[in-house]
Amino acid sequence: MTQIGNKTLLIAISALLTVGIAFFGIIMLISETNSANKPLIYDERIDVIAKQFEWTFKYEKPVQVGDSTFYNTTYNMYVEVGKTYLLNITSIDVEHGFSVPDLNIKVDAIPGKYNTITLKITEKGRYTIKCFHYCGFGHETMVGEILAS
Ligand SMILES: [Cu+2]
Repeated sequence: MTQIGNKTLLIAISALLTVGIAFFGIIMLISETNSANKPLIYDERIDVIAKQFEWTFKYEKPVQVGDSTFYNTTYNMYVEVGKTYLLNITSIDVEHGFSVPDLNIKVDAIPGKYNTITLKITEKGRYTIKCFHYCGFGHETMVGEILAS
């Protein structure tokens, strides 16, 4: 092949690669934008509010615990197996961390901000909640449970 032929081939390959990478980038950008805008689908919402040194759960629909009905509970969160919940996690004082090790959940609870996840428990049981940010003297007492029935 001639010198000019090699050069043309090289330019053609470079142009093809550049267009290919740009195309791939655009596809990635579009798919990311779509997933960010996708609404979260859930059955009920629970606001998870952290403060030194307790967790409060505010339910969109009241929960029945024994003979009592609650809109809010502290330390323990009550959920139904198979339902999908939207958890809005925040703090009203310092930074905390909402973690449920057995469910692989670890979300920052930050004052003035809501971090959102969905939760669906498929097995009845009790799941320990812990704070994973050191939030002051008493941090280690900031525990609770998710009771799924
Ligand atoms: Cu804490």
